[in-house]
Amino acid sequence: MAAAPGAFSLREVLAAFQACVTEQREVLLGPYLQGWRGLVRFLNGLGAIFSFISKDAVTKIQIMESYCGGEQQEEYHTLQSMVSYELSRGLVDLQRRSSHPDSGCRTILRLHRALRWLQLFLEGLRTAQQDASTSAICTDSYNASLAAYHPWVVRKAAVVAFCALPSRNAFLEVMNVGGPEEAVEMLGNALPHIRDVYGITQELYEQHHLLNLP
Ligand code: 1PW
Repeated sequence: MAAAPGAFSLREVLAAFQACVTEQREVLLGPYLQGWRGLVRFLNGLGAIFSFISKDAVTKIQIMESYCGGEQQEEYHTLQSMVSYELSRGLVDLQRRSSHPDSGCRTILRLHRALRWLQLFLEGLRTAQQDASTSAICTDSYNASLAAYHPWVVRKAAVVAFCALPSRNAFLEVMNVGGPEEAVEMLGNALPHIRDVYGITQELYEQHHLLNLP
């Protein structure tokens, strides 16, 4: 089934993440944020219950947009340039949030952890049986990733929201990519790119000891 004209497709999100990685294996922040904006639209389309999940992502995207469109925008062209700029100028709170509570480094770290969740979730969705429970896949992938960084109350609310997720086939339909087979194929092509973006970011943050930024 073809998507209605103008309808939002998850394909665009995945294409944005695909466009993130340069030949030098740097991560471009423009397409990264574009991917996130699309993801938020997608989450909001899943129902009001998901807007609490997307709300924090929106705040984080806006923080990053202000850097990427601000006076130092050249420094925020890639993840790599951002990390060296912010670290060399002492613009990152390393122990506790104080003078630089919203550094690009800590903001991207939150999105980066959430991207792992998305990756695990889409991987689960792709390989699951037709009649698998999407809420179970979503809960498992959340528990295996982002949940570790959330307080109890957020974890509870998130798991309640996941119960509202439609069945696997209906979910693949909402992705607006075509029929379930096409959606599964698209995921198979797109997931390596998300994995790549995640892996490069993870390595960069590890190198600079940034994985536990407050
Ligand atoms: C269907 C799979 C979708 C994956 C999309 C990921 C969206 C991630 C947003 C989760 C937000 C939950 C509520 C917010 C918690 C914040 O406290 C937390 N933010 C994140 C992104 O984990 C930590 O940010 P903070 O409080 O340190 O500024």
